[in-house]
Amino acid sequence: MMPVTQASDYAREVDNIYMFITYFGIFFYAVIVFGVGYFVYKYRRRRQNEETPDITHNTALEIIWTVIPSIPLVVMAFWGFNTYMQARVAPADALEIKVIAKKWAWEFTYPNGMSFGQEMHVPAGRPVKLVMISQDVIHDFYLPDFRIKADIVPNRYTQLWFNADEPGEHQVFCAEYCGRDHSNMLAKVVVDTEEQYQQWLEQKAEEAMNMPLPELGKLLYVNKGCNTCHSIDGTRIQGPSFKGIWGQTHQFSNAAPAVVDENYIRESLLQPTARVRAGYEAIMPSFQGLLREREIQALAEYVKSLK
Ligand code: HEC
Ligand SMILES: [Cu+2]
Repeated sequence: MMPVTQASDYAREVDNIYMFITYFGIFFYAVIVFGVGYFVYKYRRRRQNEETPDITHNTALEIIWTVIPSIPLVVMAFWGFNTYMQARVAPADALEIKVIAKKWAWEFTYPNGMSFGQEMHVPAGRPVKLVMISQDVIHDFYLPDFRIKADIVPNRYTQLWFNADEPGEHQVFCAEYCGRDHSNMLAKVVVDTEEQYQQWLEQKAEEAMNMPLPELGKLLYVNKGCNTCHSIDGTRIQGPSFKGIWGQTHQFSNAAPAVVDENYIRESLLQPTARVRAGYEAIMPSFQGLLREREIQALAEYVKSLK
């Protein structure tokens, strides 16, 4: 019995191989340690000037102790490789979710083209394929309850898939050290029933479409990870706080002073390095292609509302 959650067939398969290798190791460890002890005792020196027989080799024995242990090794190699490949190649009918990893947040985009924050909802009993990419440094998607894990690199898509047994919640970690807030780069996989999943998706989509702009902006501020670098209470994190910046004139290290308005915020999102606020580093990622027009407006309205 496994003391940890096995949330899919794949998790059980991985654990089976793992246990096979463990028991194999324990068995041969015992055989070798026992053998060494036995021979040490059996062939200890008993008389002075005792002659030992001069044996150079024993072909039959050598074949036996080479071939027999090789068989489980070959089994391990094939079984392991086969299982590894299983996690990489998703069934054609899998539900596809795009994953963007960035310092220090996850973004999950559903087939309807929308994304709703640090919780990935998926239906139980249906294969889910993750198409993952990083927007900055190397991250690693690690979902221990499903025994899947893969590096996420910039400029290349990595795929993983899983098929969740039943409704429940599972923790996602970033498993590649990626900077200051690496250990807070957490997300959840929420497994719903098929109906719950469809309802959740519809409800979220509707909420996002009908929400007043400042409220949508507030949601995006968290969902898009702006909160990892920008506070709303005046404290400085990696970036300047949003509090009270609307309408102010800001100084830049690479441009003439300008007033914070809709156009400035739009530019900050799409080309963050065009004007870098004096006293800050140009580390803000570009959100080019990641925000709809309505979402850009919503973020601007939200910043405007933070007096
Ligand atoms: C990795 C950290 C990081 C993330 C994530 C981030 N920013 Fe920034 N942002 C910065 C830094 C640092 C600056 C200041 C340097 C500059 O102007 O490029 C900045 C500048 C800005 C400015 C100009 C602020 C000013 O006072 O002039 C705005 C507006 C802004 N960001 C909005 C956002 C929004 C909205 C998001 C989320 C969609 C976001 N940022 C995500 C780091 C970040
Ligand atoms: Cu990370």
